Amino acid sequence: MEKITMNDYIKLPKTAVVLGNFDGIHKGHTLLIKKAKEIAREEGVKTAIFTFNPHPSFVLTGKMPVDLIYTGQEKEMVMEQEGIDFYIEFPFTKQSASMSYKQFIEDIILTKLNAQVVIIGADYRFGKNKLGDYKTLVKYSQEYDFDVIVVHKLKHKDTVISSTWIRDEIKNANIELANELTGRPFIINGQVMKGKNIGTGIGIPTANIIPDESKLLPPKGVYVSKVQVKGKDYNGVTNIGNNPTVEGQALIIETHIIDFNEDIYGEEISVKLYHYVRPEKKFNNLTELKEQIDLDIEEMKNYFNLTK
Ligand code: RBF
Ligand code: MG
Repeated sequence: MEKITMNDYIKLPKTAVVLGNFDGIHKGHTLLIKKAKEIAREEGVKTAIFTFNPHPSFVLTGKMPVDLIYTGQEKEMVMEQEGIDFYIEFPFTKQSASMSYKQFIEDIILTKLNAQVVIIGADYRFGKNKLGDYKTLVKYSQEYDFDVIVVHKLKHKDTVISSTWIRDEIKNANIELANELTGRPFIINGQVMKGKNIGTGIGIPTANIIPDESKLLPPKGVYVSKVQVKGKDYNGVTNIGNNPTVEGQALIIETHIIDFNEDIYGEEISVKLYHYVRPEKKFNNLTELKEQIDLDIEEMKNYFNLTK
């Protein structure tokens, strides 16, 4: 996958372009992506994702995001896993917001993205004052040489899948349902930093990461997890919290990886959550904390059906 920040000089080979905001990259979004890949295969064109960054609503309201399901870096990683050829980020500014839908279609979609087919959600809006939508594109497609495919919202048990719904489930620690709606485990990426090594002292070494400020997190507590290190997955138990037992301060994501003893300081890892185990507690001493963590590990092993 090639990531491109939109500039004046871009000219892609013929593409099937998906337009969207994609926070969450849920099964509804994946449907659009699948469609693009299908067309790309049939017509011998490349797949492209076009997205604004930051999300238009943050620029228009002036508020910074604090509840992103995926940070920019995570989104890119997931798009890469989805098998996209070009991932295009358009820096959304007050200036780009003032571009008319005509200009957007002609200059961006047709000229720079070289779209042969545009895949768009029924509710997607573009151009100044959000006056453009799939109907606008369909109209243009009769004059210019490209096709439009409109994809309607996908439901899960009678409810439309949305990023808002997924956010709510994550906030309520319903990780399984959130994962069901996106079709992949919820991830928290970060660089492993040096800890105080208190965990190592009690036989529970951890890989610690500080979450990105804009990242939505589930409630503090312990989760069954897997950690991707250098492309490989390992089973683990993850605590999200402030470590009240050892008078910790900053919110930190600590994962004890089982059957693992490599030094991975500085490594970029991806913590994948599967299941909420319990809230974070303040224990009287490290022995009690260690006893509880041993139980957490048991629960993780049961969850993954590991034999020992
Ligand atoms: N710290 C707490 O103060 N309370 C907890 O309930 C707690 N649970 C944890 C569960 C797991 C699986 C792990 C890996 C860590 C947990 N911690 C908890 C964090 C612990 O205090 C920390 O890893 C060590 O003190 C080393 O920094
Ligand atoms: Mg949407």
